[in-house]
Amino acid sequence: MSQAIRTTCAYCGVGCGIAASPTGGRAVTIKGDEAHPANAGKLCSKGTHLGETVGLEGRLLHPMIGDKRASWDKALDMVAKRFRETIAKHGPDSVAFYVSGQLLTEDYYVANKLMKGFIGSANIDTNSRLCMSSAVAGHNRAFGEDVVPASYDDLDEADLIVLVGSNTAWCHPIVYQRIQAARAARGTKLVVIDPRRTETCEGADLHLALRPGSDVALMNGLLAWMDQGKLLDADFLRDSVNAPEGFWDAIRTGHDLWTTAKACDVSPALLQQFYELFAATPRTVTMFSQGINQSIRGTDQVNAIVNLHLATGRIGKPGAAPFSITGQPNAMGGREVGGLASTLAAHMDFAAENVARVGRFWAAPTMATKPGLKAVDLFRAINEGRIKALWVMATNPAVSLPDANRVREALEAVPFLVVSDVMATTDTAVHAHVRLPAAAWGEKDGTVTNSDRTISRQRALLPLPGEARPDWWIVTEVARRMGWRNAFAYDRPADIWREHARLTAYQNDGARVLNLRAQATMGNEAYEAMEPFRWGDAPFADGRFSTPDGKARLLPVSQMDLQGPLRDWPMTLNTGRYRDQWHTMTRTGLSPKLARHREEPLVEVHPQDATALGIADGDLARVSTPQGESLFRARISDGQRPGEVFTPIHWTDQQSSGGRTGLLPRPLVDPHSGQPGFKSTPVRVEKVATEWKGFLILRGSEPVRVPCLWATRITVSGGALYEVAGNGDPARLETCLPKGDRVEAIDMTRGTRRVAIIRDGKLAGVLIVTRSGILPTRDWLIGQLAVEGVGASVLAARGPGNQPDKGAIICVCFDIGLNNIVRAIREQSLVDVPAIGAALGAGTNCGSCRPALANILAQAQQETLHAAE
Ligand SMILES: Nc1nc2c(c(=O)[nH]1)N[C@H]1C(S)=C(S)[C@@H](COP(=O)(O)OP(=O)(O)OC[C@H]3O[C@@H](n4cnc5c(=O)[nH]c(N)nc54)[C@H](O)[C@@H]3O)O[C@H]1N2
Ligand SMILES: Nc1nc2c(c(=O)[nH]1)N[C@H]1C(S)=C(S)[C@@H](COP(=O)(O)OP(=O)(O)OC[C@H]3O[C@@H](n4cnc5c(=O)[nH]c(N)nc54)[C@H](O)[C@@H]3O)O[C@H]1N2
Ligand code: SF4
Ligand SMILES: [Mo]
Repeated sequence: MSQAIRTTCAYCGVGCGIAASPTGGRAVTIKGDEAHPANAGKLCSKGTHLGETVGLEGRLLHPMIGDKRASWDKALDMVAKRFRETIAKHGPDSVAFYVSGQLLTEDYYVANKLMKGFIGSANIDTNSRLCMSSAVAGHNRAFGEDVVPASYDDLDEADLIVLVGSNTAWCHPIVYQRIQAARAARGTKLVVIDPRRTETCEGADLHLALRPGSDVALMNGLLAWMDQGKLLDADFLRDSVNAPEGFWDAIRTGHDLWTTAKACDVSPALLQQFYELFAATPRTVTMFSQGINQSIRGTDQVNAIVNLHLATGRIGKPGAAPFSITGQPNAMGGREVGGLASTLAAHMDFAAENVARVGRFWAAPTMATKPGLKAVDLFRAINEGRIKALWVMATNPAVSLPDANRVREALEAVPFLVVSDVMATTDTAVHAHVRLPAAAWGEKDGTVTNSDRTISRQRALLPLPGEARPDWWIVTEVARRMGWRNAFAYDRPADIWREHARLTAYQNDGARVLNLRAQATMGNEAYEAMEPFRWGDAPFADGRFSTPDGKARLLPVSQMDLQGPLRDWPMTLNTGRYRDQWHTMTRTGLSPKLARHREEPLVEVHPQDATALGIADGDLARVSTPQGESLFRARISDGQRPGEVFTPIHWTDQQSSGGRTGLLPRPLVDPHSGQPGFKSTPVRVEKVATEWKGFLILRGSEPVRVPCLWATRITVSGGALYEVAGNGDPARLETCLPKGDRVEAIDMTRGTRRVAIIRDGKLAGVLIVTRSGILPTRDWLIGQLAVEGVGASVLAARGPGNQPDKGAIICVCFDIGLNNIVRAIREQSLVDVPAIGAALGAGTNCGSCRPALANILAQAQQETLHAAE
């Protein structure tokens, strides 16, 4: 085997290092990079299974104009010409780029430079607007610069870690494992603040299931508690912090424990426990993500957390910091180059001296002088006819923006739409006039910055397939064709990297913490060999901040009144992620292993609500808002608060006839950051009755449209499984079956229909539908896709060994289902997670399922206890 290539994971902001070994063709073996500071060799379930996603299935391999293949020359000329003409006719602000935290820093830098320095507009915004723009706004308000004043090392050194609005066990699993390691090593306490009881809460010291949107009340209450107990850091407040007039008076009014407990809907005793723990533990890291950021009061929520850390001096010291953890692999790189419409470049804003400085550096002909349109406003502007040409890179707004049906109208309406993507038919790409084939993870070269400011290299492992090209190359080619050949004369990512590094250092007298001066002269070889490094070590350790007077600012923030239930939309929708899927599933959706953890999009409903709505576990349920409606499979869960439901963000038209969450939220945003309030939408939930249920298994990967009410596609080894449900005659589903020898068992009176198609002795397709809803196990039939010489007995749908169903797959590394685990716990009297590992292997590889195992164990023990009573 050739020597492993060291690169960085394609997924989350933890930024794990990977040692990848190409093994021929498109195959790669994936291991964690032991030398990477973010993960020291560990990988979660998604990282572990990256190798299953580097195939060419579904890839866009050639430039396309409409439905026709075009040469790169023709496609690039067309993009340049249409943008130039639109700008000439309607001005620079009539065009826009919508980009992504999944671009590399070098890609991002050239896109930002083209828009802000050469086109002369700041209409370049990014999906990071939906992700952590509230944290950016909060940092700027408090510190005078968007600096995350924490690192993963702080987690090792903290005595208390507070996770606010973060399902770390699923979304940042390796950070979560690091937290667990700190707990084991030094007894670090863990508090989770989240309206849902997630797997992150498993084994936590405290879980505060607060009323959604009441985080400001909770943090202000804590600040008032600390103030009253004289527990603030008076020296730090005097030397390093400015408090505006009236700040303390406001904190001292209406923030007593009882009032706060009521506002947050948690018991005063629990709240007091948390407050006492916080008071007693100076080494505190408060880590937060989307439960804080994705709110129409997101920026105030960020500052409520930052206020606490400033007032207690818990910042700039080991093990003490507010820590905004980022989602995407290069969300931070985007912030560093200034890829948001509200920032200019290299941590500079649109102040006149900054515009002049960057203009000089770029030798730019037409600098943007003011912020551009933020994501939600940008798509609104398209619908209003103000944006006439849009270029979308590495993001899928038809799924991920709020009120996504209006976004689809905008994508349909915009006179010229360019989409650069790695996949041919995303929900966004299907609207494009020009589609440009981008290089994917594993084919790209450049750098990314993770949540703790560590910059790592992404390196190519595989050759560029078809005519795919890196994003930086595509943007540069368009810029050259628009007339700016010299300003975009890059030959390789290293050229761009050096220029970016020089800009961070350019006329930077220390006012900006981001300064990559040492990198600016790096040679090509050194760039190739670059080791991961963190910029801005220990920011604010000297108690000086990036404000004009060097002091941080306390921000007066008060809890906004929370809306009560509406008559027609009486419940509240919370949205978020599953452990083994990534966003709109363009890549994780290709992995049979990752598909098993959650096969369908579920709406999680509290048992009390389910009873009131007449919904049983496994029923279909409709979730509607004034913006639209979508169908989900119902799951009854007491981890929800009554009155609140949760749906995942992942499913799109490509995988399911329902389950699209993005069309439901309102396009309401935080006034400071423009970040949408994805976590709280008034909704109505209803049961949807169906006459039959069933499934379809098809060999091969070609997707089909199943003509029924509910059909969700699940990638399986050798083909696809479709879970289906509907009304009327199910015979029409047979149109989805391939040609071949037909075996059938149809019982009209009992309403069962079993049809198998066998071709060349192999199973080509199966359809099984029943009225009773009782269905055979899928696993055995899926296994038959790999068997030679399948006969008519396949319709018995049970193997000779009469294998029992595994249940939902908990450990994807070893394919171990819930039923196996429960059985082993009972039969072998297993008492802890390591014992389950020893008995079954579950949880002993990537470790992502360990919180789930702990949960299953706790439940099984509870049941045994009840049985004994
Ligand atoms: N498996 C997986 N991992 C991912 C991703 C993925 O798609 N899949 N995406 C990555 C990206 S881009 C991001 S941004 C991160 C997101 O990572 P997280 O922020 O951890 O993920 P979410 O599931 O969006 O939401 C976090 C939690 O916020 C809670 N919440 C909702 N409302 C409130 C509230 O009012 N107050 C509080 N305190 N909490 C609330 C929700 O119940 C939810 O459990 O994950 C990254 N990692
Ligand atoms: N309701 C609700 N909506 C949400 C959220 C939520 O919690 N709730 N979370 C929001 C957040 S935090 C985020 S980050 C967004 C994510 O939402 P999106 O950014 O829309 O999601 P992805 O599926 O990651 O889209 C990335 C696209 O880029 C393509 N791609 C991958 N690599 C490359 C590359 O190297 N080059 C190019 N050109 N293309 C590439 C992929 O095929 C895919 O089509 O969703 C947001 N939407
Ligand atoms: S935690 Fe998992 S998804 Fe995130 S970077 Fe590490 S391996 Fe990749
Ligand atoms: Mo995100």
